[in-house]
Amino acid sequence: MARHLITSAIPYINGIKHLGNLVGSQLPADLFARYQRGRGHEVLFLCATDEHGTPAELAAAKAGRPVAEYCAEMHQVQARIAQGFGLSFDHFGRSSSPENHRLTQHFAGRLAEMGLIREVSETQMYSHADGRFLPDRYIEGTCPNCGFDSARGDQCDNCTKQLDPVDLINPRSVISGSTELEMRETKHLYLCQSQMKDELEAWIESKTDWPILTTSIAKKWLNDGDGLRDRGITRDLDWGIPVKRGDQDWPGMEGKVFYVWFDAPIEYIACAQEWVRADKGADWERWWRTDKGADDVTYTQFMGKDNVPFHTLSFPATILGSREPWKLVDYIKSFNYLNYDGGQFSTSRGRGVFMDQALDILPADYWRWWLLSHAPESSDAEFTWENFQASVNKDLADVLGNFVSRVTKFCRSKFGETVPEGGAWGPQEQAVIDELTTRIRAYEGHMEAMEVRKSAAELRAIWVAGNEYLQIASPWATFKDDPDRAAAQIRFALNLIPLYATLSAPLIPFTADLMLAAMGIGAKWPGDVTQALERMPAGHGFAVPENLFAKITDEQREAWQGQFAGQRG
Ligand code: MET
Repeated sequence: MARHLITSAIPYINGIKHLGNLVGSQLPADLFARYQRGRGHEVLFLCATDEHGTPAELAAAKAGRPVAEYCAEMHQVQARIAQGFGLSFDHFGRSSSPENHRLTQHFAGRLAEMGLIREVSETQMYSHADGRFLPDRYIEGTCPNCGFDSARGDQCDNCTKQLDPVDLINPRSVISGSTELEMRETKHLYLCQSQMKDELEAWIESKTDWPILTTSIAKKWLNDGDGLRDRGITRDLDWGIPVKRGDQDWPGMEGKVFYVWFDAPIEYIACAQEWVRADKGADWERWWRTDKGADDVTYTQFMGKDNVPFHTLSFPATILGSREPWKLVDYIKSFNYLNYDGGQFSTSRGRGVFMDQALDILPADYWRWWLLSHAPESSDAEFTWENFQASVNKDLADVLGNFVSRVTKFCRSKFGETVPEGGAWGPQEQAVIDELTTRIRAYEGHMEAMEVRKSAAELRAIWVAGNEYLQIASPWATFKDDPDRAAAQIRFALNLIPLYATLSAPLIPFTADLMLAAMGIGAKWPGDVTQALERMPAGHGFAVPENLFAKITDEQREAWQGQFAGQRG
């Protein structure tokens, strides 16, 4: 039995994520976690909310809520939606947890001891009225370029010119509106990534099995010159992890917090500690410390392509630079973007389908199937309602749903709700067994390689094989002349249902559960296919399940197309 540590990029706390976010990390990570569990391996699957940084502070301010309360509430919202999608995290943590505070401060202290942190003096805008330094986004003023009066300290939203806060005419604090601002000297901590270039380069070079998308981004940043320059890891914000050296104060760093991208990946480890807090019997060190048994763990991370530089360079710099025996990632699976109906998903404009809305209109498995079978792996992908409708109606309703419904209903009408007795399997059945044996091994290969689209395509072919068998065997015709032979055919087809459920569970877990419950049997990953098809012998009782999938009508499709075109209410 192997052990798999699996993490998904942790979603920002400020708002509900859209389907593009979902398919870029959490959903494929869940697919892999469910698959590995299905194969009987030990899995620790972790995710969390990413709660620090200016976006969290600003979102809370916009909602008129204290930021800690806002985060606690949004964490619950995201946790509930994740559950609705069947995301099977062993723990869904919070980057603002006490565990992450301690661990982040620990890493900073340790990196300083290793000579990998330096202090840098900078000048920055200080607001007397607010009693704090203001990050660039907290300063507004008139754009020197176009005269727009609400340009931000980092960029003008009107003419898009990149700005420095000192460029603004009549700068004011976004928090208080005060114009009593002055440039003051302040100190920040920098992580000396540049010192680790050779080590990081050798590490990435050694990862010859990684997806091209991951290594090409990592190498671009490595060779860019700018990519590995030392990075500021502290900020002047109220909300965040206070800058400390282990548990000691850090002179000159009073009132400052760590930069969100410094503490967010550390939450992958802290999350395992939070999991232990929630489940006392658990042991996090055997997953994360190579001196405590984690050396035989395989660690896989899932993320969108924009997150790759942080996971291939900055976070490994933190881990390696600590010179402590932490588990380093073994494989990074990254994704391109999913676009929405001829444009982009837009959180600010409410364009596209957001996770809560998706579950309001259709069950999770419809979305999971479409998203996984169209995952943006080798290039960006696009969600269109036409494609979604066609895929649900054909693959789920016509192929899988119809198969289950025809077999179970026919059996009930002719033999009752038990697996029928009589007859024997022959060449027709053997041909299907042979095909399935090949296909299931191919499916496993794609899953092991985290080839998401190929896995879905192979699964679909496995379903199609069942439909084709029904077509050729035609038990309803056979029944008229040879009821015994029809019984054997139906016994065969009924036994395909729990096999299909087991294989489909990583993609469509809710439906798989319904299928297994109807068949009165648990999941069991198939070794020998013939044996797998003998699990429900003659006399085994079952129930005809409700229709597994409803088709999407043209009216529904058109209504949704209009509803999600923008301006989320
Ligand atoms: N919150 C980041 C994002 O959503 C991911 C952080 S992963 C440590 O892009």
